[in-house]
Amino acid sequence: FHEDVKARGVLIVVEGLDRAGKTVQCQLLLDALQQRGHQVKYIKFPDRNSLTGKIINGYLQGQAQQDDHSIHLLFSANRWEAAQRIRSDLSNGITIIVDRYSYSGAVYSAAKENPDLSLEWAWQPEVGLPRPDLLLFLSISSEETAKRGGYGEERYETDAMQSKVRHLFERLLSMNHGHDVHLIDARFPVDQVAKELLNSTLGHLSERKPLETFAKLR
Ligand code: NYM
Repeated sequence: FHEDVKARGVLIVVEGLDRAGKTVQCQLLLDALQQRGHQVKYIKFPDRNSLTGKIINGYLQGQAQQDDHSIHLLFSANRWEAAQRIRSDLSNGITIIVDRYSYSGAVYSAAKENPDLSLEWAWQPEVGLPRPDLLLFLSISSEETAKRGGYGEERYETDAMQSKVRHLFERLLSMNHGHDVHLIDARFPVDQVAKELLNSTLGHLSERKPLETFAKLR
């Protein structure tokens, strides 16, 4: 007896520093997978269009002040708002490429070095969210991203902050075991990076195991 169950979609997260090239790479990956006939969607966090997204946008653009904890929880709420949709798309066979996720959520807040806001504290509200099948980390130093220029005007887009974020990403990725992390060298030309992302992804496109959720940091 065998049942022909449709494979669920795959949850792919792309992470990295500001200016690492995430958004361009997500677009190229989306195109490449669609050309191969896969059903794929792109989403990004923060989603600035939702109710929480509008508050987050005002904060990032410096129009509003927020307590560090409060804005942190809004970033997390911004993901929880989308969680049910992510689950249902995946179960309908749609693969999702996510541009920034809980990893950015934890490290940018922890990089503020507020003594009451540790990496562990920052991770906690992510516990229970869908855990990606594949995390593609665009690896580049803060010195290299600074050379790319064009840091925007937004909060966090400074050398000092980016370098802390970089170190915290390393710490977080080394702690949060149990899922597939691919480090992709993002210093190379766009096409080359795109090829690596695609190769890392192709091996994961027929996930049959159940979707897991984030656990507490150990
Ligand atoms: N950011 C992003 C956070 O501080 N917490 C989060 O949970 C997420 C998803 O927002 N500098 C920060 C990282 C970025 C900024 O992201 C906006 P983008 O990808 O530039 O729109």
